[in-house]
Amino acid sequence: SDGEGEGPFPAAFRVDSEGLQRQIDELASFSDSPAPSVTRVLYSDKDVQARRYIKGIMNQLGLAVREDAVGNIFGRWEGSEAGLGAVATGSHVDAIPFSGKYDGVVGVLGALEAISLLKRSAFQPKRSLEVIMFTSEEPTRFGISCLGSRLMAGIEELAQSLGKVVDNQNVSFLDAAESAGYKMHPEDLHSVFLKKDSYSAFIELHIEQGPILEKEGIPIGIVTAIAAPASLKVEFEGNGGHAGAVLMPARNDAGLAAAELSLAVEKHVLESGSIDTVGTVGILQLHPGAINSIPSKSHLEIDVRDIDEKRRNDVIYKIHQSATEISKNRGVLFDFKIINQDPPALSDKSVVEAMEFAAKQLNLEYKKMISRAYHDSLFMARVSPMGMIFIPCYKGYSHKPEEYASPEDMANGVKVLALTMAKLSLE
Ligand code: HGY
Ligand code: MN
Ligand code: MN
Ligand code: MN
Repeated sequence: SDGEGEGPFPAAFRVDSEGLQRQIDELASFSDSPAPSVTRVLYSDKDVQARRYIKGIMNQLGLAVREDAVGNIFGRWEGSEAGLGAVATGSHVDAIPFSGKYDGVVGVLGALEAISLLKRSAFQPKRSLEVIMFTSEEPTRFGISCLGSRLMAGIEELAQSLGKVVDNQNVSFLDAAESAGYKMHPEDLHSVFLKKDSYSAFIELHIEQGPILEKEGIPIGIVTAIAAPASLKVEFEGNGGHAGAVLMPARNDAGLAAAELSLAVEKHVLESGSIDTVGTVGILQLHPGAINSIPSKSHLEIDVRDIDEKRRNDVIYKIHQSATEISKNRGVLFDFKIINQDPPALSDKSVVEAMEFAAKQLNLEYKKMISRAYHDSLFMARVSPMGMIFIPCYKGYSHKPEEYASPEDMANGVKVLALTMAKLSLE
């Protein structure tokens, strides 16, 4: 438990920290990699187990549970004025390979604990409260980030393309979804689009995935904006050949082209003149991947972000120019695809004020900050006033097994979320 109830709150206003930690640990056991790492990829068996687990908790809380065509899961606590736009919260439980057990999970299990806390406090919602588990926030399987929330936000080109994408085992999105119990036709994808004014507010609780709150000893972050993410896929192709027999002047090595472009990414990002520009070559594959065979193909996936959209787009333009130059100088073919190039999102003023109010009520110091990681909130901001609550995480670690958030920090986040939702529900 997190000690007695604070200030004007009855002792009942206490987070069940042991229960929450137990749920986090149980959920982490549904993983395709050994503890303490977590790997849980969209529509895998482990993902299906996790879905069943979350729906079980929603049912235990007496929420009305529904799923949409692609497996976004909704747990709703009907309010007295159920016709009004609901107050929603939520996050994701899919986990990139060999990552941690708090990214996204705190915003789903913590949100369910916030609902439970409000019920235990005899709160009566006017606007319904809804917890959403987005079907897949990570780009791992199909290279599409925030797949569920992107569709809910009504992104037409995704609805058009999703019926055709395959993963790197050549399994189609539709077949993968069907294997997880979500049988659909491509035209069903439009049914995922949220109806207008479904929500009067959307708030996501998430670990900071950065070191600031922990370093400054501040328990709560109030997010004012989410940085603009983009992802690129680049392929180079040369003749390859025998590592012994082909002399250097006769080569057009696709591996070296990839290496040169990777360094060009770093150069263009650093040239932007802002610390807020970041670029990462997170995937770099060589074919055929034999020590004595000159790479005939290379495949790079590049992640470029900035809080300033134009600055980010300038970097993408320069990376494309470098790829063209490298292709010419090295005599390799290249293919350059922009997978997504999203604008930043701003938090809504009224939601920020509600989060500030909640933190003040709880005597919790807070810091306004931007989110350099993207979240489902980036897309929910297109269909609802949005806000995010951050809690500290150990050394800012995330997307690795050492990721950790303390029970006390999680309890603070849950209480701020609960009060924020309660306030917005009564408005
Ligand atoms: O990559 C991100 O920003 C998010 O954590 N998936
Ligand atoms: Mn993540
Ligand atoms: Mn996340
Ligand atoms: Mn040989």
